[in-house]
Amino acid sequence: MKIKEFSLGLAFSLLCAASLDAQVAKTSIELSGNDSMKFNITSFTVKPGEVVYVSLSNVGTLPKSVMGHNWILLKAGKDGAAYSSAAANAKDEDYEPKALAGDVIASIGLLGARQNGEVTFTAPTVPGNYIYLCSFPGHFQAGMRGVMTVK
Ligand SMILES: [Cu+2]
Repeated sequence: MKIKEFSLGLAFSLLCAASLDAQVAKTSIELSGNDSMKFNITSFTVKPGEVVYVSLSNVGTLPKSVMGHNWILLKAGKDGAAYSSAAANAKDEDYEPKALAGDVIASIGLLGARQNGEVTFTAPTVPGNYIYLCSFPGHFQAGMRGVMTVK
């Protein structure tokens, strides 16, 4: 009886481990943003439909109110400049305007100096280039942006 229970428990554990494995991201991207308004990585490539993990570290030292950073990945064909403009007027929403939430695939919220954030998402199944940006006012214009390629 004891052995049977043990076996069942073991089988259950193995099943759980297998299903967890399926959820583990295939690609991990470790982004950082600094006081010069730049991401350390401005392009990366993922496979269609794969699970992607992205982390963002704000490695700067300036206060969040003047040099916060976030990460916004836009859907295909969405305009980074347009999102950035709308975000500049959405301070109360941490520069992630709810009105444009439908344009966003994944995001990491606004981080102050020495703060970290992360997100895990499923990449689009449609090959192409997907723009990402920091939507803190002025940062997209300063070049705080990049491209995720799905292929
Ligand atoms: Cu920024």
